[in-house]
Amino acid sequence: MSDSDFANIRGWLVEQIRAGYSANSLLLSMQDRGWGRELALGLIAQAMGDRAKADAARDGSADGALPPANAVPLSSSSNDANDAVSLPPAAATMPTPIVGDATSVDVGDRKVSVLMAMKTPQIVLFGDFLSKQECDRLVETARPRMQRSMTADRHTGVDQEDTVRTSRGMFFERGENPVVRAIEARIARLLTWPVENGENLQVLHYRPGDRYEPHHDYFDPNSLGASALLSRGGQRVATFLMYLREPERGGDTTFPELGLRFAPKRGCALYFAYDRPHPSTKTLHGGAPVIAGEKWVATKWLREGAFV
Ligand code: PD2
Ligand code: ZN
Repeated sequence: MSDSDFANIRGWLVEQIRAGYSANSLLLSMQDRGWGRELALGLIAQAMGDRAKADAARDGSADGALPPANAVPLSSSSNDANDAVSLPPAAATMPTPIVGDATSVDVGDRKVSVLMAMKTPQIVLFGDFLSKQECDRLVETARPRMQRSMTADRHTGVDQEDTVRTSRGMFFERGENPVVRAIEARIARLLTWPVENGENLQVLHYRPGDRYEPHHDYFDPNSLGASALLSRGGQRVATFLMYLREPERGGDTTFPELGLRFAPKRGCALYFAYDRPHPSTKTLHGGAPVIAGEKWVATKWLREGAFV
């Protein structure tokens, strides 16, 4: 890390704090990007001090009245008021999964069961979304194309090898083959959301030890790379995660803030929605390490507009 890297991260932190992001959400973002906890906490505390000094200078208040930077509380509730005033706007419309009161829904080519549904955040677990043949077909078509997973750097938007996601992955083209086409159309009907608003279907493969650290799927609108990511159909508003093969042990999809975990089960699909790019959506989620066996999933991220 050079001095200018540190200056960049400090500048970014001050901007985030000004935008109302809490210390806790910044800590999670930095840990997502591989920063160590202690170093991240130190930089956040320092940036909070810088912000307070800048505000005090503008307001003409005395420097001596400022709390020392390292006294800034860093609990998740410390900046709730800040978070509340600076919420980014909510999406105008959202996917509407057909859930109803029924235990199963007819999506045209298949009957899908509703195994669990939660309102806030909206999380729905569907059973029998994919047949065994469809799961196998996706895995076998994806297998020769798997590569180490990459993630867009939160600050620069540049794709880089992921330190928080150790799985391997690949993307299908939209409508690339009949199975992909059928699944994409089924998702669109189930969620009442246009096929065009879906990103390319991604397949991920986890072996023992592989994991996906807790993260949010929406793009941080304040990151340097945001405008490039957002120019391709706007924000992500929901995630549709399909389990293709379950490991023998481990590999749960977890929502740490909700104390919720889903054990992968072949053919099931997990839907969750976030109407604004903000931690208040409580959609922090991760993939717990696989302990034994292999886990295969396919993810369809849904955008506000047509994905291009
Ligand atoms: O594979 C998972 O369980 C998982 C966990 C968190 C997948 C994703 N996120 C994702 O594809 O966004
Ligand atoms: Zn995710």
